[in-house]
Amino acid sequence: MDESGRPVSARGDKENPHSEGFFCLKGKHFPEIHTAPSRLRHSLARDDSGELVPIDAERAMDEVAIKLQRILDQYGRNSVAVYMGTLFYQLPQTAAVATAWMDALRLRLRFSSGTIDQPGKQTAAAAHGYWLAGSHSFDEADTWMLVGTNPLVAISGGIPHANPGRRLKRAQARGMQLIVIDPRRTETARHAALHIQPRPGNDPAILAGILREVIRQGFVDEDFIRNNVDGFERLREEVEPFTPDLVAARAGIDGHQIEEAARIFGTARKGSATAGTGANMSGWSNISEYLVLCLNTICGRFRREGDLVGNPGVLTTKRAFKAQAMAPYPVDGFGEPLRARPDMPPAVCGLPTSALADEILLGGEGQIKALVVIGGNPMRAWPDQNKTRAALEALELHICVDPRLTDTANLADYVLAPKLPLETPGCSLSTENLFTVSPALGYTERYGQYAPAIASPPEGSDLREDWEFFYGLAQRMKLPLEVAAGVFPIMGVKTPQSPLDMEHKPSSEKLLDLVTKDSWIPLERLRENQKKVLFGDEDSVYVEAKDEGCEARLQVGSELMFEELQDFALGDRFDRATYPFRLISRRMANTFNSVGTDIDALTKRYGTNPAFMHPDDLAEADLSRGDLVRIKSPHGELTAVAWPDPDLRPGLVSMCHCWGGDPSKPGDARETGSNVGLLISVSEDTARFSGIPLMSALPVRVTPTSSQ
Ligand SMILES: Nc1nc2c(c(=O)[nH]1)N[C@H]1C(S)=C(S)[C@@H](COP(=O)(O)OP(=O)(O)OC[C@H]3O[C@@H](n4cnc5c(=O)[nH]c(N)nc54)[C@H](O)[C@@H]3O)O[C@H]1N2
Ligand SMILES: Nc1nc2c(c(=O)[nH]1)N[C@H]1C(S)=C(S)[C@@H](COP(=O)(O)OP(=O)(O)OC[C@H]3O[C@@H](n4cnc5c(=O)[nH]c(N)nc54)[C@H](O)[C@@H]3O)O[C@H]1N2
Ligand SMILES: [Mo]
Repeated sequence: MDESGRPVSARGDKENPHSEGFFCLKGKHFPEIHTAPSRLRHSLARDDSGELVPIDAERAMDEVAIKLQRILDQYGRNSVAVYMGTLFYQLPQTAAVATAWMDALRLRLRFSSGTIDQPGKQTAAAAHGYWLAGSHSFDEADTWMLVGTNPLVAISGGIPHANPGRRLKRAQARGMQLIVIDPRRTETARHAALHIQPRPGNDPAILAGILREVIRQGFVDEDFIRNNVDGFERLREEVEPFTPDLVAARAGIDGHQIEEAARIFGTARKGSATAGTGANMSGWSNISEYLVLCLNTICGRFRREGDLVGNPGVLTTKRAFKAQAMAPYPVDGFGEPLRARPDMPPAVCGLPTSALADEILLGGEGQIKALVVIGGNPMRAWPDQNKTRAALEALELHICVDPRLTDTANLADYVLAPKLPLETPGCSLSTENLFTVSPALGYTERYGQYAPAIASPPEGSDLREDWEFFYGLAQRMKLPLEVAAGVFPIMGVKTPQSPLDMEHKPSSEKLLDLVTKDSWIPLERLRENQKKVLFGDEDSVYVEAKDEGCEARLQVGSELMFEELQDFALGDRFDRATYPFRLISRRMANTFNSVGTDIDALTKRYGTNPAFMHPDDLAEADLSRGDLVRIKSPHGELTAVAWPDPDLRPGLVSMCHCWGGDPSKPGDARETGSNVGLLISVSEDTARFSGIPLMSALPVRVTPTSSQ
């Protein structure tokens, strides 16, 4: 920090017993993100000439409240939609107050990045049910299976994200066997005891094949199944056709690898399988996630009565851990479908973000007139970038809460400029709470941290914390707010609610108290001792016995899920003869979705997001590193920079998302990168329930630009 409170440099904390000083490059360059020229110092509003010009934050809230109210009065509550991007959930105060604001307005049209991420997690969990004592954790496992996830780069789950490299090394020194299923020999796959490198889009075959072997070899936990699981016979029948030979032919792998995976996973005592974005974006998100759950369940990979709960929680709501199932719950049927997708009744994963642009563009009764974007960047992140642009342009009122003038903010009527995390008090609740999304997310140790605001906002700036905008709008719209504890609800737990004082604005610290209400360890204790982050010395928590008379069972024979497997078994419906390549998703180490793509220090290595291809494929097309290539899908096309990657399976193009500027102003791919969303259709090949489009394993054709 310099004298004016500006962040100058950042480093990992070697004294932190959890991360042991691990720090990613994005963290190291956090100060640049705070002081970058692209950072907004003021909120902006569009003036009469159509330019975005600075506006006082209070005045911006006055105007936005009036305009939103006018739209609501005229067209009703379904004329206003909200999109919550990835950064929304990172800020507990914002998630709480903005959600309370949506609740008070009874807004139904809430969308999030979740349905273009790993929505199969929620649908599969609903069809399967939930084990209240939790799964085996990484630190105690002797096997671990990763399907379409690369935790050593993404650092967000799959392997506990604080120092995943070191944790993996330690686990392997202990004898843990890692299995990775990924068409690319990723940074993580390099460490695997077994790496299955299939054609993309074939995870259902591979997982069904492994399940079949596990069952045939008798690696299942019969006792657990008898006492807690329904549908085992159905599962056995459904996976029976997936012989090693069939899987080998379908996925382009050696069938022995299926037997090997079943042996490693099935003979281990403890461990878990977990899937990531690769398995969710390649066409079969529901069934892939469901088969992962089935594999864990029939092998009994859960904590049992008397087991120690390694991390019961720190700032999350206190609850019991019981050795019992919570029965399956409805996957879909939550109210009216979107007008643009009458075929898709709202599901547990939330409304389909892939349909939001169409919903905005569809005229007539019930059309969306206003959109509020919080902590997201639709222009970069949504599939079908051209349609996204048309939809954002069609809005009567577009409000964007973002610290940068992103491609999305550039199209907004109001850009509300927030403070950044170093300038606000914060705590680790959001990450801790992630365990509710998947067993391999969150912390495996009892970790919790509080950090005060340490940096001052840039001199002369006029910024608010994100949540203050929603509190400010609520005050002006005369709405009472009630905030919930936690960031995501916890299964089987009633979340404490607290009404907010709508006359005297609470402090940010006070809000942190409310969102951590009834937590395992009071936030106050973390404030008093900011160095203490591990709470393993607290009273240990053990898994309790099953409730007397509890009849809830997990379900591994879900009809709804197996319909998707039967559909998959019919053959590759994404095969298109004229598209010889498949484009797959990936993440790059130094950028986080669109964040960092404009920071030079973070984009040095490749410049932008190149199109990675196998060197043999490049040679065959007479292409060299740095050449421009044209990539066409059945839906659209883009230009990208070719780059060799010997770790890729031949026949693939691997590209990172969230690059490429405004498509109406074509730039040089070497400067701006390329937006993969241009290749993605939001109306064809979308998954059931979530509508997640085919965003990986996309059929494409690649030609040198010179040959056109
Ligand atoms: N083709 C393709 N498309 C994809 C993916 C893919 O793999 N392939 N991945 C998908 C996935 S997994 C996701 S999660 C989505 C991401 O979709 P989005 O969440 O829409 O995109 P991000 O770039 O993460 O947007 C985060 C925004 O938050 C802003 N921000 C940063 N700090 C703050 C803050 O403190 N407050 C506020 N209000 N804003 C802040 C950033 O400037 C940025 O504009 O993209 C999806 N799109
Ligand atoms: N550095 C960095 N970290 C990030 C992000 C970032 O943008 N940059 N984004 C964050 C976000 S929003 C998320 S959701 C997480 C995501 O975290 P992950 O899910 O781990 O995302 P990726 O690193 O893209 O890993 C996906 C892997 O799936 C593989 N894959 C592609 N298609 C298929 C397929 O059909 N089958 C199989 N089995 N594999 C396939 C790809 O080769 C890739 O290695 O990462 C988070 N962390
Ligand atoms: Mo994501």
